[in-house]
Amino acid sequence: MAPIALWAMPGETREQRDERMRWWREARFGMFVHWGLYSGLSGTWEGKPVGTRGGMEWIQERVKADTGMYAKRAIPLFQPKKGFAREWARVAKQAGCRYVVFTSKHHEGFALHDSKVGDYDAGSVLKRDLVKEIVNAVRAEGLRVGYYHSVIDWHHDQYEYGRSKQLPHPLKGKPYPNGQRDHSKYVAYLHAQVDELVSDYGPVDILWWDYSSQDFQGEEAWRAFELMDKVRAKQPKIIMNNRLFRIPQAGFSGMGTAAIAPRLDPKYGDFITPEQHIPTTGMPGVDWETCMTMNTTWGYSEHDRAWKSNETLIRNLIDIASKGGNYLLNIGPKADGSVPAESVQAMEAIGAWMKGNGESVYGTTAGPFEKLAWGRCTQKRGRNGRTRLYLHVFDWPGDGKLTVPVAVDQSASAFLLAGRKKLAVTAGERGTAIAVANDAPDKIASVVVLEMNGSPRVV
Ligand code: JFZ
Repeated sequence: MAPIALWAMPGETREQRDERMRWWREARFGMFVHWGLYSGLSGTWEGKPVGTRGGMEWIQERVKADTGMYAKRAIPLFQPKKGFAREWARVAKQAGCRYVVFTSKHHEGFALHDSKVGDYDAGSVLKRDLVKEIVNAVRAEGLRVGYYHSVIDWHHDQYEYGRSKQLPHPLKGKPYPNGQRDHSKYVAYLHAQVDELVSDYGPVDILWWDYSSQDFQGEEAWRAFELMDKVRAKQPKIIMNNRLFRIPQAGFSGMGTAAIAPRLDPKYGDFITPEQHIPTTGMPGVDWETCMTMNTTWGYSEHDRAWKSNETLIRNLIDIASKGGNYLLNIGPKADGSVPAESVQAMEAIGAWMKGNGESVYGTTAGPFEKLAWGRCTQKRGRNGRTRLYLHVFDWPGDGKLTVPVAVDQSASAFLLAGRKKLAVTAGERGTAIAVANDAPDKIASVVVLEMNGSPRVV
């Protein structure tokens, strides 16, 4: 289906929207953080592993625990150490992330800020405002900051989980333990907490809503448009995702994490959110961000050892950028806030690659090729009217010749991005050949830059 993009919400011109989105489109790479009471349970319940795969931030739902039992077990284990947030911010900065999105509240309903409208939050329980600590630490590293905020709530006693067959809840199918519920009271609480989060912590760059279903979404479920308007009234430049809704116009083709549609009417949000997968092609005119875990769980689990290789993580970043998307890569800190060693080493490896090659990701747009046998391509248009193709070579040619299916004239030039070593360019009928050394400079992805006048002409 051809992507359909309307350009702006009512009251915002396309130019104004492009300006608001500019930093996000240029950023390309952010760090996701899932951290809450579930982090202390670490995938273990009553001394036994709940599983070795899948989201352990859902552990309350996986063990069907009511909120009282869950809180009793989880709260004593959740003990954030001093300075945890500075560690997160450093990990993100060193990896080359330009923004950090962290869970202000996940489905369990425990809020990380010091809320005045509830008592199931870090302020009430721990006498700490963890949101303030995180926001300040992230900003101190010069990064943009955003909240992942769950509209699903497994704690609040007015949340009418019976209204949806598709949304998860630990008590799904059971009567409300406290008798009749009034969902409008939950929605008022949701709005009030979000208002606290966008009023009391300075500039907020992103609001990453999560999530709605086809049978319970938008106005009916969350008073969504009013919620978005209230957020924008306090944070006019904020960027929001599409997950208050679950309709085709908002970029969804159904339920499931991969059920996206390449379209977005900006009244439903600013970007669409493929989860745990990379779309096969780009989506011209639609802003999108793939969010992914490093193993298979968003929240920390001591049992999940299925860590993706550094090669996979770096090539995912490149693949996503080559299609014009952003990569939101997740870490799941432990109960004390410390970052698992496997995640630290992976982020350091990404940072080392980005140090020498970040120019081929930041501020680029999707490459002009449907597919390249040896790798991926991003591009950047210079002010001088010349275009730079960043050729990310995964499979280095054995014959010393990198063939690119693009026609160039004699003004074309090429160089190795890391070290800027010039490379000879030969134009041919099947495209352009670039003379390269026999050995790949980087075994994960070596970047060759091909620069030319005007726009690339694919052959
Ligand atoms: C959601 C959360 O449930 C998950 O814990 C994590 O925070 C992720 C980033 O977002 O994941 C989803 C979203 C949608 C569906 C299932 C899980 N769905 O449509 O079935």
